[in-house]
Amino acid sequence: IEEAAAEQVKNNILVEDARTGLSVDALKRAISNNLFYVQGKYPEIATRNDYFMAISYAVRDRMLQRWTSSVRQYISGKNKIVSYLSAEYLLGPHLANNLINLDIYSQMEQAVKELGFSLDWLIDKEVEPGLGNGGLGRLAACYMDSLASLEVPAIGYGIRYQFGIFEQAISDGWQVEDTDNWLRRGNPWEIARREISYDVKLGGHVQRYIDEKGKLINNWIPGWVVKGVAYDTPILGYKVNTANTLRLWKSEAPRTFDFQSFNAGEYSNAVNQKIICENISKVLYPNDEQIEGKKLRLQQQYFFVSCSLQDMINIHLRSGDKIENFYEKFVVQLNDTHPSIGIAEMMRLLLDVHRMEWDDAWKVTTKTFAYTNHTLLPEALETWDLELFASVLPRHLDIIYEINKRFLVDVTLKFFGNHQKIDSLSLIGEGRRKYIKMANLASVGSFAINGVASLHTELLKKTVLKDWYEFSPEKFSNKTNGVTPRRWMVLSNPQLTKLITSKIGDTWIKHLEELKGLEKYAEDPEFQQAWMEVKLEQKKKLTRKIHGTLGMIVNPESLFDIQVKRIHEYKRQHLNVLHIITLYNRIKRNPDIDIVPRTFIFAGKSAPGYRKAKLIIKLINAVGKVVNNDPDVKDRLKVVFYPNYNVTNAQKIYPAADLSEQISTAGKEASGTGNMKLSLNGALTVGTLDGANVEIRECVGEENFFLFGLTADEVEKTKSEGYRPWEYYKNNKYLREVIDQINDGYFSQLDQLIFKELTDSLLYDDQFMVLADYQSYVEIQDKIDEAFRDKSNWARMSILNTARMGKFSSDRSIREYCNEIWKVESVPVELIDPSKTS
Ligand code: 4GP
Repeated sequence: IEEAAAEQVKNNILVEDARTGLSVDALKRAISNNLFYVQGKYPEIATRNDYFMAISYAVRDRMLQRWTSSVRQYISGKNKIVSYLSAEYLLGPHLANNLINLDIYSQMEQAVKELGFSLDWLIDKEVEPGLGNGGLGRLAACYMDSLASLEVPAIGYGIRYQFGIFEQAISDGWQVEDTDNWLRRGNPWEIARREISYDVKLGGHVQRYIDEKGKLINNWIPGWVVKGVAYDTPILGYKVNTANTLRLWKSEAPRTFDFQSFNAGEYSNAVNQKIICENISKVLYPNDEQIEGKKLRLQQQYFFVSCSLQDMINIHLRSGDKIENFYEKFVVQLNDTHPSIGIAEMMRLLLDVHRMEWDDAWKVTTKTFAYTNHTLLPEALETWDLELFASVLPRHLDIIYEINKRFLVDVTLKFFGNHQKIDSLSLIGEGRRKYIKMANLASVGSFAINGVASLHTELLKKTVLKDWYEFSPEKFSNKTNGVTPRRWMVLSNPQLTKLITSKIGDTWIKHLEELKGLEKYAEDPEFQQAWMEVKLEQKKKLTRKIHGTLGMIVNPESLFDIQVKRIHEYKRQHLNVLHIITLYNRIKRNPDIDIVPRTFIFAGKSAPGYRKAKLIIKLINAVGKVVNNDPDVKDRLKVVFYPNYNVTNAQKIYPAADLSEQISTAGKEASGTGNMKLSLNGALTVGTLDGANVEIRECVGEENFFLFGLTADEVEKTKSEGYRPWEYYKNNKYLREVIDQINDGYFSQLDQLIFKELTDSLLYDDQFMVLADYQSYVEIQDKIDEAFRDKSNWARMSILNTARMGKFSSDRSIREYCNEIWKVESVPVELIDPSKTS
């Protein structure tokens, strides 16, 4: 208590009270007070959720001084603010993270214990906000953590989806989806700011006329208007005063109507209109790396971008500055093309609302935006049918035409007579139907363009953005992704955190490169043993989880071979399955064969409309059913499909991994971030030279990484020479056996149709080169089997993996963005004493 009190005096709060005190007693008092005064409950009738809420409010109270001080200082100060625009944030549960960043974890643990509960039990109660699909949404969350931890002024803008990513259950081996009603028990972390709201126009037409001064006026008469209301969540940095804001917009009808004046028909029309407005922020589109060219999605994108830009302009003008200097206050990062309509919206706001001239407006816009590309998959490159676009955003269509007209003049001057170049750079695509190319809009309107791993950036320059690179090479740079060690180590692997800290102190949590200090213990038998004991403990925990969830018993001493990520053909979960069947067949041929026991753990969601991905899930479960129950196997192989992969579950899986499967077709995975989290937690990687695998391998050393498969260049070469997957099938008897078994119904009670779509695509098309890489994959897996037998050497490699992951902290990525793109600096926050503010 003495220490906490001293700390508070330092922080300008003189009295320890139930709202601010950090001692165990103050926390207990805060929890009881909240239960009683806020929720109207007394201990005997309070539910687990009531306690979860009470604790969360007690924690939030303790964040508020930092939050209000940060907002005040950052908004009114001379500093520049990073504005991260993202349609997705996959945050994960807040409570444990906030306890860690506030540095009150142990006090809270004690307080809760004295109240008769376990903190873990309450932490497990939190329903995570699943406001994202996968990689790009989770990256946004890691970046928000790093921005705050590095004391960089930032606001994250997005959508407060009422329903996040669906919940996945497995029924008869198939994925079934259920709605994610994450708000049903309330959300203690957000504050609704009803006073912060903006109108967003949609549809209608543009009226043009010349005003009395002879100026052309474009008057957008909307078909309808929706209102965006701000919901704010504090994002606290690790052991600093900075708490940035995540501002998510909820859509509503602009005003409640006076129903007295309506007759019955109008009343229901009005109610319908309310529903239509609320629909915009209703649900997250569950597609990963695949566009859904639906009107509602365009409306969602425009809705949140318009609210956010209006908000930024408002903040900027309130400080008394001129609109022309907007880019000195805000730099806006586009998380993929989803928010790229912001470029046209910024122009509209500057031209039509703030009455700027075109050239001045364009200058402000192109000094404001920067664009990150997250995928090379052609099906993920967003385009909008021009007619559909015009029906939602008629004024923006005009603006895009004008941007394009001016831009194509420059293009023509540079590439005179080269029609291919002009077509490819044009913002408008001319097919059977015209369409708008959002990557082109993002590229023309941004001053910087980046990929998310070295290889990815190089491929961007050679493929999808090739002509852009030729046109403006100076815009391009690489920013390799990173992950936050706070959530992905301190929070999810406290035992390993403790062991590491016992050797090298705890400053590595903010300076991940200090993990290097572990290298000197890599050969130390005692340290190796302690290291492997922690790993075993994590595996046992996961074993219990698997038993609790699926009723399956797995052996924690077996090699935990883990592939967790979205299910996608390019990520090749089916290649993993082909290997499992290969091992199974070896056992069947020779039941006494000496193989290292393995537990294959899969988790991941498939887009609900992606048939082949769903079939892959079914195949994993079908193979599991046979392998897990065959007495010849003697439990040496177990296949687990852990349902409903999300941040909460990921936190339990990563620490338990021995082997990390990063086996995408080379050239397809932009970066990957699961690969980083797994290696950070001491897993060894089996992987292709794809995405960030390339850099991970460089860092951990090629002798500590299991490489296989074609390179990106070889993939292209093989394809251009006429790839015939059938040949691989024909020439490899083990591969043939595996495919035949799937086809003949060995894993599907003799049903020969069920997997046909999948096997046909492998045999006759195989876009993702599964058959071409099969042999090399099986061979490297045999080496892994051998390597795992040498416990001490495995421990050494595992320690070196963790020790050499320093580069992959999101702190490093964010520093690079700050220095090289955003040109922003850290601004430490001075706490304001709430009792002294007017
Ligand atoms: C993902 C990429 O597939 C993944 O490689 C990368 O690590 C992640 O973005 C973050 O940069 N892409 C998406 C998407 O999530 O929807 O395009």
